[in-house]
Amino acid sequence: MFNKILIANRGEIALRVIRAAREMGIKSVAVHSTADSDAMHVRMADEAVCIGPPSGTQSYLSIPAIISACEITGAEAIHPGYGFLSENADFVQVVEDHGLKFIGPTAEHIRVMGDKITAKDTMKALGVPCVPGSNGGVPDLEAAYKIGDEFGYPVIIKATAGGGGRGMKLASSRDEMETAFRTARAEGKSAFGNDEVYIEKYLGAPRHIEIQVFGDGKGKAVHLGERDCSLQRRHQKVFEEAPGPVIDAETRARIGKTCADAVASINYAGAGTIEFLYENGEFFFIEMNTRLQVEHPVTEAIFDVDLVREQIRVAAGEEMSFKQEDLQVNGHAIEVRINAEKLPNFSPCPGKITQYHAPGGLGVRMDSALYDGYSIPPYYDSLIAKLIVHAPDRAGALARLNRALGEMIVDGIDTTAPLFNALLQEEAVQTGNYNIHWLEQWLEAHTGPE
Ligand code: MV4
Repeated sequence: MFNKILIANRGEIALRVIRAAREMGIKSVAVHSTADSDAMHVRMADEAVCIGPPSGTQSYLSIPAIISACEITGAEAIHPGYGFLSENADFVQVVEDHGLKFIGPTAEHIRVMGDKITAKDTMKALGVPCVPGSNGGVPDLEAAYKIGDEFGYPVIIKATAGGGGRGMKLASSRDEMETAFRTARAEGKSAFGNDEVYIEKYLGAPRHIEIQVFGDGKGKAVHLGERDCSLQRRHQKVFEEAPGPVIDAETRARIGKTCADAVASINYAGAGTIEFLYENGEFFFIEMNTRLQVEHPVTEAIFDVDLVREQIRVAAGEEMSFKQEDLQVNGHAIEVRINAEKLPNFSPCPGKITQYHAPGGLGVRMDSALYDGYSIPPYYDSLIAKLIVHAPDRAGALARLNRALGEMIVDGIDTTAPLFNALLQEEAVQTGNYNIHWLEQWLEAHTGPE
């Protein structure tokens, strides 16, 4: 096992990794920008290294600075958290070239899944059900029209280098194809330097359901069920739950096995998430994320596992500590994302926390790097806390969420917490009867457009 690891991240996820490391008897090294000298991850780690100025590009994204911090401190492995360098295949290559271990999948797996056409081809070949559409890339407008005619409108044109909602264009009819096709290409070119696009049949009102997988890198893999993350605003998740309100045990076992077998057969290492659109009882693969996700705690709650500990074990060459048959769903978990944002427009709201109280009690987990008197810097993501509740059933989890939100105090700034008090009053949230468009429609009806 490693003696010391470096965490190439900040905020709550850096704490999450430091905590797992400490329980394993592994020393932790924090890195930080000059804006984060007073951050909790710096305080909580065994050692800290300043790696650059406030801008993320010059600090948390600076590969030379992070490699140097490893060399200075003698850290043997790097945990990337989520965001920043977590899905950067070139970074993984550099880490390995310096004789260090990357706590995550190989550069090759990150590269394959980062290109959405290659990812889809790979998954399709492994028997994972995909959204009907073009076979790979669509080279020109003529080919695009052929796909539209074959599958019927509406269709969606997606940049292969996109993902997470970036570089997508809807064509509702043949008339819209030319503009949508050219715009998707142009956006792919300007945003990612890659104008390759593919086309899918557009699904009107699906859910976003993702399967958590975990591989040992040597041909064994398991699944840890699904998360329903349909409640999103502008492709940002705000509320996630596990198990999915409409997924039964048989469905979970079937799609889960398909996913676990797929990643086992490519020798995938560590945590991964296979994202699907789910409509009329059918799963359609869209993307795979090759990192630990923000919402991993809901899966940890219902399966009673420590995914970060497991990532570290596998990166160190140890066996996974669970087998598929050990993994049984227990109860229901919900996560809400507390952002430093002012409603109703979700405008960023950094500033000083004048009073902080984390909720607690049975079935409540608050993952946050906040403390009394902390000043949230304006340079980074606005996520400041994740409130995760776990109870024997969904109704119990909703009641516990309501109770925990009532205990939470984050004063001095505006947060998205009031949104969740309002959402808990909604029948669609109470029954789980929502899809990927429900939240945007609700926000429009309750706050007016923009
Ligand atoms: C789609 C789709 C409908 N049909 N693909 C948006 C983010 C990216 N991960 C995929 N996205 C979508 N792909 C087809 N063929 C609708 C979306 C979509 C969406 C997906 C998940 C969660 C929220 C969403 C909000 C708008 C659109």
